[in-house]
Amino acid sequence: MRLPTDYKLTEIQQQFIREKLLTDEFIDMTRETTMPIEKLMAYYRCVIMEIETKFRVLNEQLSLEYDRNPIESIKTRLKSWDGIVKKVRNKNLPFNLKAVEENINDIAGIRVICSFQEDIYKLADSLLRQDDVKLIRMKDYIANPKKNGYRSLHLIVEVPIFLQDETRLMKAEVQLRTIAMDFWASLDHKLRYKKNIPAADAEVIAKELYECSVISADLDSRMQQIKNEIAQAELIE
Ligand code: 0O2
Repeated sequence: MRLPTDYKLTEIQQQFIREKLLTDEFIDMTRETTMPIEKLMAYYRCVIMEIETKFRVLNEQLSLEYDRNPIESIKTRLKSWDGIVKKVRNKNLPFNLKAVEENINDIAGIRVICSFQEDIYKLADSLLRQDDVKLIRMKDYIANPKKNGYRSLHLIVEVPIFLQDETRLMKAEVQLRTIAMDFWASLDHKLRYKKNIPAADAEVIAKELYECSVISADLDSRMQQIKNEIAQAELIE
């Protein structure tokens, strides 16, 4: 049940809450319940830092080798608690932290934006060859785009984080895309959250978006081709 935004508690209700609910025992219990969640979220923030650093190091090294940066930008995000709870509900999981950690793979998210499609595979390969990175699952939506036109390379990886007195393996979702794929996905994402678009209009927009995804894929492969031709010409010079 959602309360209206202008809902106000009566003075008697406020007094009841203060005296009967907001007891020291209740405050202790709240802390005991939220502490493990905060701890787990801190571990996910750590794995984001670990993976982001791995990509920054690779970018630095590859930029020396090829005289350009393969990574345009890196975006990171920690899934909100609301988002986690909704996923628990949708996947019909038991509501406990163990189940959350075992079954929800995208609490830590790292998105790597590249200029060229080749860079995506080069970076993914370099990441996965590192001793401490374990691949859990790969979804190649570039080789096999989704029906709506979505393209990206998704990796679910497990990486250790080194804490004061333990090493913990944490999962994260890495999404690698070109600038064109990211542009398309951002617009698609915005539209997906607009609930009040009439069905007929939504259908037209989805068709338009799909056509744009084809154009964007073509743009990616032509840009890649031009880049390769320039590299080839430089070799001959
Ligand atoms: P947000 O807000 O980006 O986090 P699973 O995670 O395994 O339960 P699934 O569907 O197997 O779910 O994962 P998949 O296919 O690897 O995709 C998960 C994420 O990829 C999504 O996260 C999006 O970020 C992105 N994604 C997948 N399909 C699309 C798409 O059609 N359009 C756009 N714009 N993004 C997509 P969330 O949690 O949905 O959203």
